[in-house]
Amino acid sequence: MLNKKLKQLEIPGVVEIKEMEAGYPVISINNSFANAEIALHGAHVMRFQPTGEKPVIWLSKTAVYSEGKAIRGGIPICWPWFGDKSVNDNKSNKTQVLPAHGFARSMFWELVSVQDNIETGTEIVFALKENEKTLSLWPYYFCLQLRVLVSKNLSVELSVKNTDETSFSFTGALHTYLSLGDIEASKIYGLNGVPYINKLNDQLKTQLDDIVISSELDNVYQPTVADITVYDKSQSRELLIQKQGSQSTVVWNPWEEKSSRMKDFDPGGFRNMVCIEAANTSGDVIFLQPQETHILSTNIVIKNK
Ligand code: TA6
Repeated sequence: MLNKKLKQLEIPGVVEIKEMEAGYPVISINNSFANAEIALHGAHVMRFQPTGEKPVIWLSKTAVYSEGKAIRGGIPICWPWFGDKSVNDNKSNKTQVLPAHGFARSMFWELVSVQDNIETGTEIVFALKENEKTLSLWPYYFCLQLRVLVSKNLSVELSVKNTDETSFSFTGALHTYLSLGDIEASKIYGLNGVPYINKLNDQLKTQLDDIVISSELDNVYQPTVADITVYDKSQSRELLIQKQGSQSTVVWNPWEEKSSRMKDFDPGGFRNMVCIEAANTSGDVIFLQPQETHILSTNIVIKNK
């Protein structure tokens, strides 16, 4: 049963909040520009489809919607670390493996506000602050705020405030899964000449030409603040991915073998997606003094070709 506070934030005819599963609220936005869905779990943008367009965000048909499990697809919020992480417990001298990509994507956030403006679209704001679970994984006080603006474009902005009395550093990403008609008929522009780490073999290389993907690819490009264009030939459109507050961009497609080992990655789904992630990772670590704030954002613009 949806709690009263959530229901009161609905905007009739534009924003509806319902439970996808018991205790798993999803915010559905349907305005004059687009429709979208955002789960309260992870403040996770699941869907974005401008009016008259095909879906822009890829979402696995076999995604799992339960507390503690990140949704496969959409825009997972990787924070306060990107990738795998383990810590040594000095007392027990044991290594504790922590959840990949941090905890922000695998816990419920608070829905702070819902505003609709006929000119600019629908803005939804979520918040997450430290709690017993987060402190057990990462011993700092913080306040995250995610602002999602659903218009003809999709804008997602993560602000991180250090509310502790000591400084801390973090990494993270807006791990955007884009929906494509056919990955092998797509091209990715904007990273030519940029150095990257190939995470499949940890080799450092430089991107010489446009990216065409026909096998597993997991590259961290850095330094780059560039806009990325994904040319989706089979759907006759380009997706422009802009970002702020990030010096690193991750491009990922697991391809067939790796995706077949993930139960929540629908079979063959790898042919219709690519991740283009606005990140702070590898050498692009963010350091905040008490009361300082960092903003990481991504903006997705559709251009028909
Ligand atoms: O962004 C690329 C990546 O770091 C890959 O190495 C792969 O692990 C992917 O994220 C998905 O991670 P997940 O924990 O969501 O399965």
